[in-house]
Order: sequence, then structure tokens, then C-alpha cells
Amino acid sequence: MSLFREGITDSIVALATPNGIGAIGVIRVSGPNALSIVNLLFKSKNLLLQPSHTLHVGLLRNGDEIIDEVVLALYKSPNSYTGEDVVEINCHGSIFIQNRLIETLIKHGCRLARPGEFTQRAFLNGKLDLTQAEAVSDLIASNTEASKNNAIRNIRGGFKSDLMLLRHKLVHFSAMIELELDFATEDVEFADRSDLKNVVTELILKTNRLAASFKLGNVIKNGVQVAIIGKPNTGKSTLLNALLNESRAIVSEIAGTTRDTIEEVLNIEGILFRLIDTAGIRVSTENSIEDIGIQKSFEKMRSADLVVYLFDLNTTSIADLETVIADFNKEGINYILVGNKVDVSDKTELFSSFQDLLFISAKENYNLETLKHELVKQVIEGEINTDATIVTNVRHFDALTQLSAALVDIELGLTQQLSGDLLSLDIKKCLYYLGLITGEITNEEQLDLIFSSFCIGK
Ligand SMILES: Nc1nc2c(ncn2[C@@H]2O[C@H](COP(=O)(O)OP(=O)(O)OP(=O)(O)O)[C@@H](O)[C@H]2O)c(=O)[nH]1
Ligand SMILES: [Mg+2]
Repeated sequence: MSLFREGITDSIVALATPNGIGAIGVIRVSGPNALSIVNLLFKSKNLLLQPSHTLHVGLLRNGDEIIDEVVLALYKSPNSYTGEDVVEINCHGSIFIQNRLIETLIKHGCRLARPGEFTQRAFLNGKLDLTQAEAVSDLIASNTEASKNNAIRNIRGGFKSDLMLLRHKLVHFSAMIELELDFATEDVEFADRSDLKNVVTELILKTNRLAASFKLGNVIKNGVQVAIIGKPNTGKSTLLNALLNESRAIVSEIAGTTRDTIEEVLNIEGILFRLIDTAGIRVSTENSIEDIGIQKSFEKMRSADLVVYLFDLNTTSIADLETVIADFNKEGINYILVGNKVDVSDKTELFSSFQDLLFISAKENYNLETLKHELVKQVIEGEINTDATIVTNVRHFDALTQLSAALVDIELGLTQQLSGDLLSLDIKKCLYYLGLITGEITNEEQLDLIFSSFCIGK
């Protein structure tokens, strides 16, 4: 991208609020000429003479035409989101006014921003590092409390500070080993090998912890698939409806009511769950459609992140349950065992030997809060409310995985007492992967790819 080398000379404009009608719309202008271009349309006062971080009410005009009465917010370089001069125009939220304003700004010298270009400029001007810039993208896309919090934490630099610390320690050793190479003939050792080993061990732990957080991070971003599995008539559809608080699935006393899977999204304690109601599983039926449904239930059972195995307390034997548990364990399926219809059962005692078994009544809404809480617990095991950094981005995850492998190489090299020049190569490899994440090492193509996933106006 030419901007990267030549410096930024043009000013960009885009609608920052969603397309469509709203109470107000915000149009953002950024660039070296942002103030002077808006000033051409604003006759009430000279914006060039106003201090940064001030608001100004007045009319915006295109020649004789009054486009709208607006509130302008001024942010002067370098104290703005992009690091450039920025004007945010708060106009009335009609599509016509918004389009007219953008058209007029373009006529007076602005260019329509590409997706993510505001954030890209913030990055190019050193306002954000790459992890922070990508967190902005995640924040825009975040639709649950937990993913919002995680994105905000990354913007504040939680991720960056962790990685910076690691990087500094490595840079130090890299420098010391380089120094040794300069004095090669004198056989000196500036970089204490046991200190280096300690640092590398610590780095491996941290890197692996960050990489492991990816699964959780991904769960926060994309949701957790929960398949409700059980025999016919156990109350699976009733449970789905009760959790959603609406009559989404058909419920009846006829076994084999649900034929196709139904998926609905539910936000519990800030985590997105994708609940899947399935056809009740039974051995071969006379009905081919039901058989296809049962086949699907098995597929969902295997592909889901978590299975809620629902059984009817009145019709299930201990032996039945033991068989199910053995099958789940054999297949490596994560599951929660839930006994339903506790409102009409006196058999709970029978199951007292099973650990972690929940008794509910889907019909009477009994103990469903406990079930919800258990779902959340299974996913995060208490991690989400801590300040732990969570990796949600595939690119970061890849780099962390490579980093981890490169760190193991150093560790191995130290055990084998490799020479300084070979160690130095491995350390540089680690620094490279760390730099890929924080944006200190990058190339234009990679930047374009990252920022193009943003929406226009960010
Ligand atoms: N007493 C009582 N009845 C329930 C409970 N949950 C479900 N039922 C009843 O059990 C019957 C079957 O419920 P469904 O939700 O259709 O069962 P299902 O597991 O989806 O059945 P299939 O789709 O056929 O596999 C209905 O008559 C429900 O009203 C409960 O907690 N207590
Ligand atoms: Mg059903």
C-alpha cells in the first residue's frame, strides 16, 4: 500500500453509524485536510481556529443549499483516534442527509474510506499495535458481554503487555549472544546459559497458556454448540423451549415428535450458546424420516462442543444410564447428565450414586438456572471474570503455535550446548513470531488482509 511508504496525504470520509435511519448519524472525516474541508461547508465560525476536543453547533451547506444542522466534534492531530485531524459530524439520521453530506465532502476533496481504513491509519500512526487494531475489529463484531469485555481488554493492551515483556527478555539475550560472537576468539560468555534457560522455560509456559486460551477465546466469539440428546419423549423440546422462554419446538406426548434438528441461540451470563434440539434416539423405527432424524442426532452429538443428555427419571434404569456414560466416554464426548420430570418422579434416590447429575423439570421450570450455570461452568471453569488475556484471533494463534515450537528449539539447543551463532538464529526466529503478533514485523499484504475485514467507517 503506497500510504505506508509515502505518508498519508489524503483525507477520508465514511459513515460511522449503521446504514439506515436513526435518531442521529455520525460521519467521520480524518486526514491532514479534514478540518479545512469541513470548514468550507461550515459558515458559523472558523474551525481552524478552534481548540481540539471541542463541540460546535451550526449549519453545513453545499453552496446555497442547507444540508443539515449538525454538531461537530473536533480532534486535532495527534490527539485523535487515527492520530490525524478528525472531525466527527453528528447529523440527523436520515439516509438522504447522510448521503448528501458524504457526497458534498467528497466533492470538496475527501475520499470514501476503505473498510478498516480509520483503524489502519491509527496503526500506521503508532496509536495502536496490531493486536489492538484487531481487537477493534472483534469489538465491532462482538455480540455478547463476554466477547465485548475480551475485545476491550485487548484494546487496552492486555495482550500486548504480556507479549512485550516476553520480547524484551529475549532481545536482551539476543544482544548478549551477538556480543559473544563479536568476541569469538576470546571465548567469553556474556549470556548466562542457565538464565536464558529459565527465561525460555517461562516463555514456553506463557506462550502455551496464551495459545490454550484460543479455544476459550473462540468459544466466546463464535458460541458453544450444545446438543440436547436423549430418548424419545424425555422432554428435549420442552427443555429447549423453557431455556429460550418461548415455544420454539413442537412438544407432544407422542414419541418421535421432533424429526429434524432445531438450533437456537441463547446468551447465558454473557456467553453465546447454540442450543440444538434433536430427534429422540431409539433403535430402528418403521419410519424412514424419523430414522434420518435419529442419524442427524448422532451427528450433532459428535460434532457439538457439549452434550446435554436428558433422560426421563421414571423410565430410565441405572443400567441404561451406565451404558450411555460408557459410550460417551469411549467417544470422548463432553456431557452433562440431566434427569427430567422430577415433578412427577420419586426415583431420584435411585440415581444418588451418580456424580454431577442434575434433576430438573423442564415443564415446571424447576432447576433450570442450575443447569444454565452448569453450562457456563463447563465452558469457562471460572476463567472469564478474571483478567486473563484470551486469544481470539486465528492469526495470533498461528504465530503463538510457531513461537512455542521455536522456543522448544532453543531449549533443546541449550541442552545440547549449541554454539552461540546457532542459538542466536533460534532466538531471532522467536523474536520474529512475537513481532508478527504485535505488528513490529509486518508486510503490506498482511496489513491489507487484516484491515479489509473491518467495516467501512472504522
Ligand atoms: N411432568 C412432566 N412432563 C414433561 C416434562 N418435560 C416434558 N414433559 C412432557 O413430556 C412429553 C414429551 O415432551 P417433548 O418435549 O415433546 O419430548 P422430546 O424429548 O422432545 O420428544 P421427541 O421429540 O419425540 O424425541 C410432553 O407431553 C411434555 O409435556 C417435565 O418436566 N415434567
Ligand atoms: Mg422433541
